Amino acid sequence: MTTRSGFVAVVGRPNVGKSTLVNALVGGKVAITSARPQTTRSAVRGILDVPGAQVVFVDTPGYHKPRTLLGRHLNDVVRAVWSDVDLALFVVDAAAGVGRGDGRVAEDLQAAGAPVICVVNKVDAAGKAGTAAALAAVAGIVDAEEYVPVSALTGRGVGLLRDLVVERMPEGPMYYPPGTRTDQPPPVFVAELVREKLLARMRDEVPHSVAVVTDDYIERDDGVLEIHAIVYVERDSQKAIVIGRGGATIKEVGIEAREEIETLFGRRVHLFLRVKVEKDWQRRAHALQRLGLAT
Ligand SMILES: Nc1nc2c(ncn2[C@@H]2O[C@H](COP(=O)(O)OP(=O)(O)OP(=O)(O)O)[C@@H](O)[C@H]2O)c(=O)[nH]1
Ligand SMILES: [Mg+2]
Repeated sequence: MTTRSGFVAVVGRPNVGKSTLVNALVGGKVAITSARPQTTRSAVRGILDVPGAQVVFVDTPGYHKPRTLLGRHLNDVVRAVWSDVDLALFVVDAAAGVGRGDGRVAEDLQAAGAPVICVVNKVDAAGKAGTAAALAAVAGIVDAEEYVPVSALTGRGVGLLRDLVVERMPEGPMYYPPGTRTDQPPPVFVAELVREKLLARMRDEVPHSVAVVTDDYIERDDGVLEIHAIVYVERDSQKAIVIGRGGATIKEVGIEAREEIETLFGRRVHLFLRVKVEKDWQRRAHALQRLGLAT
């Protein structure tokens, strides 16, 4: 049987709902999401199997005007992804409206040359008028093959979008064994889940300053998964915030993360978190490398 397959970049400015959309498209959690911009820091693959076809969606960091070395590196990651795919989903946020940031993404994306489907997301929050305005605005900034209104949160329109993507895939091999959901190694995914729970509780500049690395990942003989992770922040003041009064915050984060890891991995988990300061890591090349955020 001939199969169809391909790589699909999911791109857009920060916080428009790219990661939520990738999870909805593949029908399971592969990428963390949060209300804070710049949540995604690497190209995460989410794999969709349908009869006769496999689609590899590549979630990307929000494309933005960088202020730090990390920010520049994140934009490099996005450009590397969209220059080498069969299709790009350009996602905009109908609730926030289409603006200059989206225009910059569209311009650089189209220069890269992949065909584009434009996804107008968050229609549940935008309402009819907001959705119509976003569709009109985005038609002016990007020359797409389709313009598809969806809600990644409620699932509205996602089935249609999935069909439009699958029918555009060229003939090709299965890149992953059927049933594979993501390319992320489990210790990396676990660190991301810890970061997601932290982001939900942090404000101001703290979310940007948090990085999580799995230090030890032990599949014990008794079936328990024993995980030791380190939460890095940039300053002592942030360390105090992350730990919380009497350790309350980091404890709650640990419980939430453990519960979700147990659900997703289907086994018992012991999770140990430590908090460390890695001064100004967002601005230092060596620190980015050590934290696995740059090569
Ligand atoms: N109301 C509504 N909210 C949504 C929808 N899709 C995503 N969101 C919310 O928008 C916020 C950002 O979602 P993410 O999926 O993390 O956005 P992103 O584009 O991946 O963000 P970055 O990784 O930071 O670039 C989260 O609070 C989501 O719950 C949607 O369809 N409707
Ligand atoms: Mg994201």
